[in-house]
Amino acid sequence: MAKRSFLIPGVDKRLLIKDSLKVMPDVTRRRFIAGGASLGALTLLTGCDVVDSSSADALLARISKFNDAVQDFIFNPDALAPTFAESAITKPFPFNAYYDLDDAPEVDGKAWKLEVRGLVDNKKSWTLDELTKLPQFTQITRHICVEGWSAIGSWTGTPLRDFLKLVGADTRAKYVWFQCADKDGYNSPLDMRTALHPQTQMTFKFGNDILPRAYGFPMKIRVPTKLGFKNPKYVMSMEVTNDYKGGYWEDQGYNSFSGS
Ligand SMILES: Nc1nc2c(c(=O)[nH]1)N[C@H]1C(S)=C(S)[C@@H](COP(=O)(O)O)O[C@H]1N2
Ligand SMILES: [Mo]
Repeated sequence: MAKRSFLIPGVDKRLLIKDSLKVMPDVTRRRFIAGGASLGALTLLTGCDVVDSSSADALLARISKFNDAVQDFIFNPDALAPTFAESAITKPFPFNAYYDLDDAPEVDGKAWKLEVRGLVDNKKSWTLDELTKLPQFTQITRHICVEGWSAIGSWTGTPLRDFLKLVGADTRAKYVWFQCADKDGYNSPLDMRTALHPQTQMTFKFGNDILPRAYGFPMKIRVPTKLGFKNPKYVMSMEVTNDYKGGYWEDQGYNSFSGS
């Protein structure tokens, strides 16, 4: 997310969340509050993008019709995020970071190596060539930013859980912690349960292209069950650890679970 105001014309986010709480079924309300009660969560739950007051009304109308089936996917960390047809892909897909695109890291793919540290049997660093030889899968999913926008994209790569198995990670550890190449640092801890989720992906391609610089070249971690800021781009290293090491947005008060 950029360091700009999170204002949506005609919408008071706090009031919208309050109004949503009023119309939610009890179980949803309790889980929503436990998950951090964010606008991103509401967007994900309803499939509505809140960009103005009429879409905010549409979102409220949808929430008032919630049933148990709807609630399940986002508040259950093991549930699958919905997937979409190619025709649903958002074009152009937004770039987002806490700086402008011109300042995005320019990582040299030939020199880059993914460092694997912490509670793993094999601490070797991996070249991009080695990583892209691993089996890859494509997923078309919705990316949701806590700022209130969302977009559907197609990402291809290797399930993180397969890689963790390959390097002999201790999957009883609490976190996988990612560090990125951003000038002022960017990092994010992922809880192990989410790291092992079948849709959590080490991503090397966006659509049919090698992951563009805007979207995190050479590797991002795509986590469709979490908010955008839990999807680190320009990843340089991963560490399997029991220590909570904080993260760029987590340290500024965003809920680390942010399953939204
Ligand atoms: N390294 C790094 N990863 C990052 C960020 C960032 O600033 N730096 N921003 C996060 C946020 S808030 C969002 S919404 C998404 C945006 O991804 P996109 O540019 O592919 O849309 O990246 C996430 N991962
Ligand atoms: Mo974001």
